[in-house]
Amino acid sequence: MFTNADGDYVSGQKISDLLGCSRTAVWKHIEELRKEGYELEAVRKKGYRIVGKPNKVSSNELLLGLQTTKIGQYIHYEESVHSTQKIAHRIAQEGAKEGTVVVAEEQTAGRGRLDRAWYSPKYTGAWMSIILRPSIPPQQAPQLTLLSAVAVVQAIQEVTNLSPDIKWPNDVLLNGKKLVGILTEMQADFDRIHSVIIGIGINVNQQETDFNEQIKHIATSLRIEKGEEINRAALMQAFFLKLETLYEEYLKNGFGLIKVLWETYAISIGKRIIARTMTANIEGFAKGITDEGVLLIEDDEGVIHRIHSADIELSAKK
Ligand code: BTX
Repeated sequence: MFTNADGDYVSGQKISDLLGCSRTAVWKHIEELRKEGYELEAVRKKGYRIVGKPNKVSSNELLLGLQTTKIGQYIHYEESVHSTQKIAHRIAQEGAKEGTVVVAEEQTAGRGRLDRAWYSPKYTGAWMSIILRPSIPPQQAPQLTLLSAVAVVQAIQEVTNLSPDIKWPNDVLLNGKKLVGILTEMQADFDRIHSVIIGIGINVNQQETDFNEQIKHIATSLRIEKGEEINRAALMQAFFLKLETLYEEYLKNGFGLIKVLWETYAISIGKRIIARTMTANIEGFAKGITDEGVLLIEDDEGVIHRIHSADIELSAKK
């Protein structure tokens, strides 16, 4: 109601009529909003109006104006958590619906791949885990990492006009620095997926001084690149919509279009790169990705390597 009123007053009577509750209950709802950080002005005979919104990505903020039908329709919001992935795994097991999103203002033990840490300071980023339940074979799940990377790039482009690049498999970079991390995990049997949990961390409003020594040379945020603060909730809503659109396309028509889109945003394809895997460093020409999202590298002997998991960097050699 307050969103529709667009800064105008909404009378207590109107709220109570529309919600079918007493004026005392309306007052309680207003107090709840105040506790969440909304500033509400109350004027006799006119009603209430919102004069200030919290800098938060609470369920209210994310649901107001959300255009999706599935992704983000259920929000599990926490002020501070160890890791949104951990909560998403738990509620997925308990039967959370597809499209449920776990969001936190801060993660105290945010996780990257291979148990690396993901630095997630309070009120500055979009730290979230999305639960999907696709009927696809488990070996195709990595495609959803690539799909999510495309969705996040498109959402960032739409909201900020900045154009990030993708570095296989899961990094989204701006000017060569890490802006987004994606961690895809799943709960599955040998032949059936129960849920895929896509963890996304977007650095939104950090300033240079907010990054610690360890990452300050490799990380960036939208605010640093754009020179202004970005509305985190609007960015997340744009992301939910892009993700939903691409996911529907994927379920209907397969990976084809997603692959083409991914390749247009990828910086490493067509270049000489080094892939550091758990067992070896492989250097060569990045030829592309397979339909399963596997990276193909042709080394100097002409041998094609299929890379399932690695950190990659551009090679200095031409
Ligand atoms: P990754 O293993 O590719 O990247 C982790 C590495 O990135 C770290 O070792 C560090 O060097 C660097 N790094 C850590 N924090 C940041 C940051 N904020 N910005 C830039 N670089 C950083 C990438 O893993 C996957 C990250 C997924 C994070 C999301 S957040 C919501 C969800 N919950 C959770 O615990 N993880 C996911």
